[in-house]
Amino acid sequence: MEKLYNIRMRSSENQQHISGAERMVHYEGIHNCVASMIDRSFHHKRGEPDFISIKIEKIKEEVKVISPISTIENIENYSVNSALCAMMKILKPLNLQASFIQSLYEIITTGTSISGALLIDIDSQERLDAKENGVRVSRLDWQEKTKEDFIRWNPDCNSERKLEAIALASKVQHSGVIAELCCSDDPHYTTGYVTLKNTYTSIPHMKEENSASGGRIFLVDSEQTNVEEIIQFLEQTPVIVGGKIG
Ligand code: PML
Ligand code: MG
Ligand code: MG
Ligand code: MG
Repeated sequence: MEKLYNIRMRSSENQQHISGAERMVHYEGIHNCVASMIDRSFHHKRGEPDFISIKIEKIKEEVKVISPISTIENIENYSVNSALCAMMKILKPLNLQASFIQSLYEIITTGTSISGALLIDIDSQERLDAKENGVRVSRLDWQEKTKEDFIRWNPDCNSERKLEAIALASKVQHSGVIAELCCSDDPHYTTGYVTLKNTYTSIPHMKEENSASGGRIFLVDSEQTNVEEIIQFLEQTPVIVGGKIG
């Protein structure tokens, strides 16, 4: 594979997170990618940034190619009042306490949004990452051909937002994380998702309209997996979502 560059943008206002984005592109793609990140950071519904950082890093490590999430589903949910119930249905195979799922739901739908994900143990229910801004999944992108094929098979997923979420969820599922819970922090985008057993299920009306809350939680079993290795993989290992689909 030709040399790749990781491009990472984050923006904030009064030190509060506004937006972030990650891409991995060849040299020829750097210009366009940076330009679109600048546009994106200045036109975010969460506010007008007073700080934008864009970092370009040459990838020196070997790039791992992984398959995208195999199954994409949508659960029916017509109101925020039943969102928690929808989430419980999806997480049922894990046999978690209802009160635990409720607290996770509340963190990502009503809490202060941070830029990274919280890593939480499925048994002790404790947060395991010792990071102020959570775990930031970095160094990932789609292989163009795989992305096109994926869209052909999943036409509902043809938006930049969903495709970025699915690439990230694919890396997260590959890392040893058991389940991922996400709610968009965009005040006008209230859909979230849960990924479990290589299935990505969107949940409409996950939070109230106009809410700037949002976030991600990664559930891990710290007795069965090495948490440090998972964090290292998510933050550092370059991953391309590629290969044949269908
Ligand atoms: C985000 O906005 O950053 C999170 C993406 C959520 C996508 C949910 C979906 O439509 O499946
Ligand atoms: Mg974000
Ligand atoms: Mg966002
Ligand atoms: Mg255990």
